[in-house]
Parts: sequence; structure tokens; C-alpha cells
Amino acid sequence: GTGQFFVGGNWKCNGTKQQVAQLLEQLNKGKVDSSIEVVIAPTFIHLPHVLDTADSRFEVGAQNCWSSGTGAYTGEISAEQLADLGVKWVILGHSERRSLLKESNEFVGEKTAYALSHGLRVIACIGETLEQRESGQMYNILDAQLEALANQISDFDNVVIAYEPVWAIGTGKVATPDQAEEVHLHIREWFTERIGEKDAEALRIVYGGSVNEKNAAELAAKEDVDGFLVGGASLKADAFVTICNAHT
Ligand code: G2H
Repeated sequence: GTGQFFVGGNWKCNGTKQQVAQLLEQLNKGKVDSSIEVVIAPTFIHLPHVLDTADSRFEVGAQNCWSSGTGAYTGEISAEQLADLGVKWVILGHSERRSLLKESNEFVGEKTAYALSHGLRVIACIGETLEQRESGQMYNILDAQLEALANQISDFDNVVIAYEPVWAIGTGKVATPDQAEEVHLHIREWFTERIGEKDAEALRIVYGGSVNEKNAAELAAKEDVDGFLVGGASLKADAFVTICNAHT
């Protein structure tokens, strides 16, 4: 793609106050190349501290938000509240939420549309399970996930697509560069039909699933891999900085 290389750190449900402070201290010392866009996404409760403390080099994202505004939605956080706090990005449709919390394609599409309309930028995650891949359903599943997004939004300027094969998430079983490239190219072609070649080329399609400091460079070298969404390795400052610079 032609978009700026993008790396997100998805901290998931990790960290005490002390661990978050320590990680930030180390990240702030890290030398991330200026050409890379970097977003770190802590838990909701750590967002204020991260917003106050992270070097301006790092943009800050949340890991979820509600599908509409503030109101009687116990336990939820709205896009308005995130924007008010200074959060710029939100991860939506992560497979852990799709599987553990039964979030549907449509619900993820609704959340994406709402978050975008309130000024947040969205890292929208899609991915297939091993069973779906092995039974030849992979592209049907991925296309349906994309379709549900495109049903609700037409402008993808503020969206990053994260391809995260479920079988590679937190398993140490990373997709090979060729496997990633094959799917990223498919996604790019899907968008070319939808939004035209120029916008589809500019759309960042990032890979997630057991990315680490050792495998990142090889993946980053692929034409349609425009960055990463990193889980486990984003909790180690050295590893995360190495991954960010893997493209340079
Ligand atoms: C995939 C990824 C980050 P990990 O979920 O979103 O996590 O790098 O730990 O596989």
C-alpha cells in the first residue's frame, strides 16, 4: 500500500498501575523512526495516565467502545467520552470480543460507524478461525466481515484494517509472510472494487497474530502488509520498538 506504515500495540487486559508506568517510561526512551505511525492501546482505566505520560510520538487508542452515545448503558464507554479524554483511536471487532463476547459483524459495523462519526479513528479487526480456513470458508468469512463494515460506512479514510487470523493470535503460530500477503492482497482487491484503486492503495491493511521482534521484518517486507497490530510483544518496550522499526 501507499499509506504510512502503522503499528498498534494492543495491551489487552494487562497491567497494574506500576507496570503501565514502567512500560511507558521504557517506551518513552525508545527510538521509534519518525516515518512510522504508532498507537498504543491500554485498558480503559489506564487511558488517562497513558494520555498524560506517553511521549507525543505515541498516539493513544482504546480497545473497544459502545455502539451509540452516552446514557443508560451500564458498564460501557462511549466514543464521545473517549474523544473528550483525548483518545484518537479505537480497536473494534477484535476476535477476542467476537468470540468471548459474541460480537456480531453487524454490531462491529455499528460501532465502527458511530466511532468514526464522533471523530475517532478505527482499527477494525477481521480474521478467520483455523476450521474456517481449512474448510475453504476463509474468504467468505473475511468478505462477510468486510461487507458488514462497508454496509455502514463508505469512507475508509480514518480506518485501518487489521487482518488477524484467529489461529495466530497469542499462539506463537504466526502466519507466514506469504500467507499474510495472500490475504492482504485479497482485502486490497476487495476494497479496490468498493472504494476505487487510489483509496484502496492508501488504506492501511495491517497484520496481527504473534508478531514479534524476530518475525516482523520479513512480514513488513511484503507489499500489502502496511503494518502490525501487536499483542503480547507490545508489553515489552524493546520488542515493540524493534517491531515499529521493522519497516525501515
Ligand atoms: C492479536 C494480537 C494483537 P498477539 O490479537 O491484537 O495479539 O500479538 O499476542 O497474538
